[in-house]
Amino acid sequence: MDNLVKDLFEVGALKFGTFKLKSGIESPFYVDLRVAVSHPRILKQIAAAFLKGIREHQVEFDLICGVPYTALPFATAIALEGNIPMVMCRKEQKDHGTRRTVEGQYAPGSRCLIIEDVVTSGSSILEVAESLVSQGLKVTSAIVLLDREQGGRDVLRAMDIELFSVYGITGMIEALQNMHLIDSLKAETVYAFLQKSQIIPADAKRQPSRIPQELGSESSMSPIRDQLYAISRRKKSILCVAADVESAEELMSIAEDVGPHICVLKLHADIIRDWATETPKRLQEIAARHDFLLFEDRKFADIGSTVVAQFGSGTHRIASWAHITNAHALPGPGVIDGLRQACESSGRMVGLLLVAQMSSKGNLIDGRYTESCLRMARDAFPFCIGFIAQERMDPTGKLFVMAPGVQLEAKGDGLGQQYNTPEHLLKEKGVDFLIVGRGIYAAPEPWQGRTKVQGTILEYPSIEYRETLF
Ligand code: 5BU
Repeated sequence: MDNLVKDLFEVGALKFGTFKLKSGIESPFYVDLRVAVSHPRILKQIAAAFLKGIREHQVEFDLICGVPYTALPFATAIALEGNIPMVMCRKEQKDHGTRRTVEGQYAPGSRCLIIEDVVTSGSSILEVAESLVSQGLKVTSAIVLLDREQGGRDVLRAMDIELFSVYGITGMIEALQNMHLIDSLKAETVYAFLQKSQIIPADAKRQPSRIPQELGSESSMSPIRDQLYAISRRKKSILCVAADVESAEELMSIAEDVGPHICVLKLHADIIRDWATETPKRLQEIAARHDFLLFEDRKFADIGSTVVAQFGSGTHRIASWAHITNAHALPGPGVIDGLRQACESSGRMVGLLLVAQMSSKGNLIDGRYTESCLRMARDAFPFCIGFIAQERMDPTGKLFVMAPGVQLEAKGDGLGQQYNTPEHLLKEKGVDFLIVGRGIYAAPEPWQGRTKVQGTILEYPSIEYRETLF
């Protein structure tokens, strides 16, 4: 086994130094197993190492599937060496032909073992698992050549996938040290890095939100998401107020009153009867003064070319002032492409949320639709930064959830709206932000004119409040 570690090191598949990762974080080591395809001898050794791991762990399965792209040749080599049937999972869905996401022949209900090259957060394995399961396969385990030991195993366990590994980074570092290929200083730097870059084990539905601490302190590829997390930390708030009022004056008055307590003000510009050119400018001024973002709840749901115009033009010219907007995934990725294009033309960055679930009674969204939203959103990150939903969507926490339908009492409004309590959504459902409308601006004991906001829902959705729940 150590021969393989040595060979990987010598062909540059394992590098030590300072490397900037996709997330912007600097890592003292870098793993690039793609180079293995240029060395048939190493590829054979990799297949043998996987087969040994599979035997030792007594993993039970009927067929294998590699995570595209790096693990595809690994899975092929394992299939050949071990005489094991394989399926292939597409990274992109075809727009023509069979529309299948899994290629190959298999009996429904077959157990598929996922093969991966390196695991950090486990999100790539989860994506493949989702595709496989949606095509009738069972996924209960995955095996990886190198586990970076940053918490991906726990993320996968929370989703009922057992992760086996041929190497853990610690064992690999020890082997390299024993062979005098790296010195103890390098080893210590790697250990220190691993310790501080642990991904929180995501018992997906029940973990407290990671926004204020872990994720918030990392810089991401999305400036809007960074801005939102920074505001959330600064103001210790996870509250978005939905100001569904009909006049610009009422809107400004709510914005001024709740401004100090919120991180986002959500509006429906098309409800305002006297919307004028200066309305967004006034909102922007209040938002800047009180430190919150503006979210136009437009729920775009048309073909790409139409949403380009709806987003950028018309009376509301949303792309010119909103920080966040949302869309239904129903039309397919074209709706996202259209919104992105309108953003690029306006020269402003706007963050997109996909509506993955709704709070209204009898809505037609089902589990498969929600899963497709998750896939579409992942493909569209960092333009797409999260969801409107009723529960945590992305166990890695990269994409956050804002939940509407919140009041202190879990009842309805007589027109289909179903309310949940802040406790339920935060503690049981693992959402990140709460959207509250009438629970605040139409509360029986209104917040207006009070020196303190005690006694209304406004005081609940704070970071401290959430922390008391866990
Ligand atoms: P409420 O007054 O707290 O019920 O307002 C909820 C807001 O969230 C309102 O603006 C709705 O348009 C919005 N909403 C929702 O209630 N449920 C959903 O599933 C979605 C949006 Br999507």
